[in-house]
Amino acid sequence: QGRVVAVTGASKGIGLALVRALAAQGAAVLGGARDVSGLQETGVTFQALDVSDPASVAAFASACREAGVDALVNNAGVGTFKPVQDITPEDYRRVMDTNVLGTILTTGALVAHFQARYGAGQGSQVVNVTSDVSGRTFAGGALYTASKFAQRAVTHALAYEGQAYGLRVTEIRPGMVDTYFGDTQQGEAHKAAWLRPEDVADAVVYALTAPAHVRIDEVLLHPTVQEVAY
Ligand code: NJP
Repeated sequence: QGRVVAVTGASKGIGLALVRALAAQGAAVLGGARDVSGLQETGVTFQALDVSDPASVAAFASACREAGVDALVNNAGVGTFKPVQDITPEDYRRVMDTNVLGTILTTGALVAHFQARYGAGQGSQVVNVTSDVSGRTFAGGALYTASKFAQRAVTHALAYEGQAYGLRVTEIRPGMVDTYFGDTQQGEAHKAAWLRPEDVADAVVYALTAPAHVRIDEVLLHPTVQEVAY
């Protein structure tokens, strides 16, 4: 209630579940994705956003400042899974530009705003949806996990930097989630026992609704069927 939250990658999957959950709790929500056509959710303002494009990020950040945003959720992400020898420069740029540069640009565009809010006595929050593989890898995962290791590093550096202006930074690390991720479809039979997008949204809401004296540094969650791995 009373919160103003910006969510990237808000058009489907985890991001869409999250904007719905936040709006249902009374937050004002700004959701960004490249294609926001046809999206209508009560309490959510959608704006076209490509997190890898500085001009698009600047326009989104400007809307966020105008709305008085107090929390940013960097959720937009893409994945390509190939053995090392098959990864192309185009694959590299798409995944790194979205997952790493996107997080840096979107966050960076709001730091001065968060510093000003702190000056006015209010701390802000950044929640980065990375992955359970932001700290381990697997065959075929070189590019995606490199991007998620890097996104985790950005998350940690921001936490160090943000302490000076009361910023609470959280990393959400989901295992397998039934979404459209990696050019798949939601609801495919083999995903029946995976996490639901709402499960991950719940973890983000947990971090965002923690009392002001509590900082949730990290949440790691998996579907029960996924092999235990840290
Ligand atoms: O994926 P999906 P998820 N600028 O494909 C948007 C992480 N994760 O919900 O731009 C702005 O259903 C895209 O919209 P559009 C994963 O790494 C997942 O699963 O119109 N937005 C859509 O709204 C990612 O960080 C799993 O194409 C951009 C959204 O992002 C996060 O969860 C496991 C964009 C993607 O929705 C959400 O992914 C895990 C751009 N340049 C981590 N590019 C999993 N699903 O199993 C894409 O460990 N989007």
